[in-house]
Amino acid sequence: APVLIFILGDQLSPGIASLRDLSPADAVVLMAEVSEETVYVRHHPKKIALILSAMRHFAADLREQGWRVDYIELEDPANSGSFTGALAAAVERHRPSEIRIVQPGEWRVQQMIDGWEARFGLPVRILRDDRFLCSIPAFRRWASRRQALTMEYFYRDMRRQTGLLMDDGQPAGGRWNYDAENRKTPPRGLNYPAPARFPPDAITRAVLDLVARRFGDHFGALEPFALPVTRAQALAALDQFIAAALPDFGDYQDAMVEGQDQLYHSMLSPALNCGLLVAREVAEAAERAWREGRVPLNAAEGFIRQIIGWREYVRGVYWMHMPDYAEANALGADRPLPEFYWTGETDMRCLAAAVDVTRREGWSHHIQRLMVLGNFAMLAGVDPKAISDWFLVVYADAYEWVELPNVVGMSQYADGGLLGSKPYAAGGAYINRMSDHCGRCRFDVKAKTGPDACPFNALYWDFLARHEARFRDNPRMRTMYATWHRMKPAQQDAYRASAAAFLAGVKPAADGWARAPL
Ligand code: FAD
Ligand code: DLZ
Repeated sequence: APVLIFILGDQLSPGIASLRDLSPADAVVLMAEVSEETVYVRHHPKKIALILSAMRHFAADLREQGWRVDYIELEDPANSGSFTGALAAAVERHRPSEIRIVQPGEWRVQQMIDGWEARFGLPVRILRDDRFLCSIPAFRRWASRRQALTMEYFYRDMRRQTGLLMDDGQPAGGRWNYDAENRKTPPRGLNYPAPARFPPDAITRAVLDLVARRFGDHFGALEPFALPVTRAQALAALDQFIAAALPDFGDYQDAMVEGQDQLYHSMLSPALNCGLLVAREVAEAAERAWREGRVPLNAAEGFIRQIIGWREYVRGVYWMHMPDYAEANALGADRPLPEFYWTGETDMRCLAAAVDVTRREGWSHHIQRLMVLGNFAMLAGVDPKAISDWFLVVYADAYEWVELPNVVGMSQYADGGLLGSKPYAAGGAYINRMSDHCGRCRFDVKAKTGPDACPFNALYWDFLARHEARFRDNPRMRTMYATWHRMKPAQQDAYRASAAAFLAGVKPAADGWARAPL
């Protein structure tokens, strides 16, 4: 009897552990497009199209290599609609000796898999996902030795463990982190590289028609669709990023420029997270470019830190703290999500621009996510579950293992500081420094209060005032509280009143945008 290898839609890597140590003669590969995965939240149509097209291309590649692939399309009449149902039918068809699967990315799916052995009366071999450089037990060991889970120390250990950017056991160039040289304000007239774009082939075209028909009412534009959907395309996108954008990646990492979506970011997260690329090869490509003198060290280091530092770290935090992490709400935030997160209809230009790129691309860069979309939600006191649902819906790279820690932890401080030692809160001055939005905004970033002042200003002070008991003794926030207390009571009241007046005019989103009504 064959081994039945179940490959999920974010496991599309030729080197995936479940295909190893078996030959095509001994196994059947199962892949299933299932409605449960397409609608557990109402994903951006580009994300659904990416995964279904990448799955179909991956299955075709496997067949070409001689594997027997049992592939269930979404509209197959016999499609049961769930991973467990697809597996049940495949077990009937193939009578396997064993089921093999790589551990899933998400807690939700792990819960399903945990029930399979009892349900099918077959051994279910769950393999470590070694596309991640740090295993879940290794992260737990690292975390158990520490009081605070400081990413920087985790990252240094990952550098030592992988040997990336290391020379004779020491960090290349003598320093672990070159952030001090990063995050400049971009001067006018910089040349921005064009993002890699891949026109749909016949497989993708068929998927686009399906997605338009079935999920056309989800938030976001399906077309134009130009994401990499094959490994060859993803490798081409990686090459193009390294050649054209990585040299300036570090310098302008926090910038926001109107009319420029990508700036010097890689836009590789959708391909990385569904497996078309793996972390090690991406980090190695950046290191190689530095060693060959094609990119400066601050750029290579900054980029590699995102991949082997942040990406691995948030996954470790997720698996250490689920399922409680999804319920975290340390700041007691309970405001419904504003409707403009879905419609983009707000006069705040930075927010409208961030929603707009998100709608068009199913992607936005980190500072838009953290310092605009996330920052606003935290300052306004939006329920972490509502904003987390939004982030899970709108990005083509969104999977709970990476979305949840970034939203609940990094951007909302809802985990009470597990992931960051202070909230990422900022007023209009920060956005003005890092972007060219404010000059064209209807609100005045220099004005502090009143109906024409940038709402971020009053929201910022109102947030600090609301949470003073929690944050006042935080050494990294003392200066801000000192400033707050130097203000006259009338000024403080004006901030509070401005924040309240602005929030009173923000329309809450109706139910049903993120999750279909039951
Ligand atoms: P680049 O700027 O080119 O960075 C390179 C790579 O580093 C990314 O592709 C990504 O794989 C990795 N990376 C960078 N920062 C992070 C991070 N904080 N956590 C994990 N990986 C990181 N990333 C996702 O992949 N999926 C998400 O659902 C997601 N949700 C986010 C929500 C919020 C509120 C915030 C603040 C960040 C979120 N991120 C998420 C992290 C980050 O914003 C995206 O990975 C990044 O914007 C993707 O664009 P890029 O590929 O051009 O990244
Ligand atoms: C996100 C997604 C979607 C939209 N559709 C499918 C699908 O039809 N079949 C599949 O195998 N995977 C899909 N995925 C990705 C899964 O949700 C992902 O593999 C799990 O969440 C585990 O991380």
